[in-house]
Amino acid sequence: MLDSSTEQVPSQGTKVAHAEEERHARPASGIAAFIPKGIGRVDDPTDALRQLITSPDLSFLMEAHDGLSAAIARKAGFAGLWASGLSISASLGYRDANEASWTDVVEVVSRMVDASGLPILVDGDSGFGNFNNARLLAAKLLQRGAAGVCLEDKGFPKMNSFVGDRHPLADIDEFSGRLKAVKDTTGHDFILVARTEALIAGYGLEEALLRAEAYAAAGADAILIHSRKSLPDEILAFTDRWQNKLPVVIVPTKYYKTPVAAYRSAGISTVIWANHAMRAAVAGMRQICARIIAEESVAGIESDVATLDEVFRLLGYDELAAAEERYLPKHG
Ligand code: SPV
Ligand code: MG
Repeated sequence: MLDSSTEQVPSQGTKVAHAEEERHARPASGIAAFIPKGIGRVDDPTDALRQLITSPDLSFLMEAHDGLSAAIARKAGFAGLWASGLSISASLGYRDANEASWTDVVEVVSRMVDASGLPILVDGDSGFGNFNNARLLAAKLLQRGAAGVCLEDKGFPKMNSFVGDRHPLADIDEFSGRLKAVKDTTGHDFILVARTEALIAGYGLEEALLRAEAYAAAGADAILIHSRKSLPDEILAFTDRWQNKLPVVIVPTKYYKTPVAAYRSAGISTVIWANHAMRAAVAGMRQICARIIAEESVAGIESDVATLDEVFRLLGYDELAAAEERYLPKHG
C-alpha cells in the first residue's frame, strides 16, 4: 500500500522544519515549483540553508545528482543537499570538466528541488565563464528553487580537483568580481559559497588565507576550503588561522577517515559528503549487472534491489492517486 503522505521522515535535529502539507511550493524567487504533497518543502530554502551554514552545530549536506537521489537523501533525514558537479556529470555520462552545460545543471537541480523539497547548495564549478556567466547561472538557479551556489576560483573549463595536477587558479580580483556580480544579481538571501582551490593547486596556506579574505570582502557567505590530502592537517591549519571570519565548509572525500569530532572542535560549519550517492549507485549497478549477466536471471537478485513499492513511495505516487480522485471525471 502506498502511504508516503503519512510516512515519518527522520529529521536532522530541529534545524529545518518541513511544511509537509504544501503542494504547490513557491521558492523565494516567486517562481512556482511543483512539489507533490507527501514530499513537502522547506518554507524558505535560502533561509534554511543559511541556518545550516551559520548554526553553531556541525551541519551535513548530502550529495545528490538527480531527482531520485535527492528524494532518497531527504528520506534518510538529511536537511540539505549538495548538487555535485562531479556526480551530475557522471550521471549524465559526462566528465567533470564542464562537459555538462550550465543549462544541464539547472535542469537537474530543478528536478532535485521538486523531488526533495530540501535546500540545495549547487556546485556551480567556476561559474561557466566570467562574471556574466556566473551571475546568469546563479539567477537561474535561484529561479528554479536552489538555495545557494558554490563557485570555485578556477577558470573555464575546470577540471575535477582530484584529476591531474593542472589546476590554474583564477586571478583574485577577477574571481572576486564573479562573486560580487552573483551577489548583486541574486540579492542577500541566496547563499554564495566561495571555494578556494589554493591547496589543491599547491599554493599553500598563506595563499588560501589571502584568497579567503578577498572572497569574504567580495560578499561570500561562507568559504569552502578544499584539500586532496589523506589527512585533514592543512584544513585544520586553515581553520586555526581563519578563526571563523566566515563559516567554513569542507569536503572530506580524500581525508574520509577523520572522525567528525575533529571538525566540531575546529568550529567547522558544514561537511559535504560530496559523491557518495553516485558512487553507491555505481557499485550497486555494477554488482547487479554482473549477476544478471552471469545468472541469466533476475530471480536471485530480487531481495538485493529496492522494491517497486519503495520507488513509488519515494516519488509520491499516492499523491497522484489522490489527485486523480479529485480531478478526473468519475464516469465510466
Ligand atoms: C563535486 O562534488 O563536484 C565537487 C567536490 O566539486 S570535488 O569532486 O571534490 O571537487
Ligand atoms: Mg565539483
